[in-house]
Amino acid sequence: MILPILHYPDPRLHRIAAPIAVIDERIRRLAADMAETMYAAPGVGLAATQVDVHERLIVIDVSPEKNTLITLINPQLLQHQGEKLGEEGCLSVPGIYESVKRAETVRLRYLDLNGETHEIDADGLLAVCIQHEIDHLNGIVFVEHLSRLKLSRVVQKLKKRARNP
Ligand code: K1U
Ligand code: ZN
Repeated sequence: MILPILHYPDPRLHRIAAPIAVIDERIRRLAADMAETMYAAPGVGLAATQVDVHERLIVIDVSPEKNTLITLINPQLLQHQGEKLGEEGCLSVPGIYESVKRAETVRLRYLDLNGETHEIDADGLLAVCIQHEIDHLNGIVFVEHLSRLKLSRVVQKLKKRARNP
């Protein structure tokens, strides 16, 4: 089922997501619906916050063939290295693309849908996407990394677009 995605500046995007205690059928159904929603959008990632579920669940697929789905439950950033400026988009801020500074590589610990713990090292788009999605779980939208001037320009653009869709 395709789920509706919240759009910035919806205040629900600022809620902090709670850890998932039990990985049951409800969580597996939510992960499947989030993956369907991400592929349909289309996007390369989606956090549960964006579909108004405030639990620590993320889906990501940065493969060009769209056949490498990763489901992250209770993701934890263990290490980060370097710094890189790169352009980002967001399904909750459609049509806005801005450069954001992120760590170049990250080490991540997470649970999969079977409750198994994994630790991975990520770089490139996967590393950027992981940081962007964990920000969502912490109530942060990527445009909030911009300067006040750039953010106010984004807000003006979104308001203008809402008036003349
Ligand atoms: O969290 C989101 O809103 C998803 C977002 C993830 C992301 C993209 C780029 C940099 C950082 C994080 C998106 O998927 S935006 C759409 C997008 O970038 C895209 C869409 C289709 C193909 C490739 C990229
Ligand atoms: Zn986003």
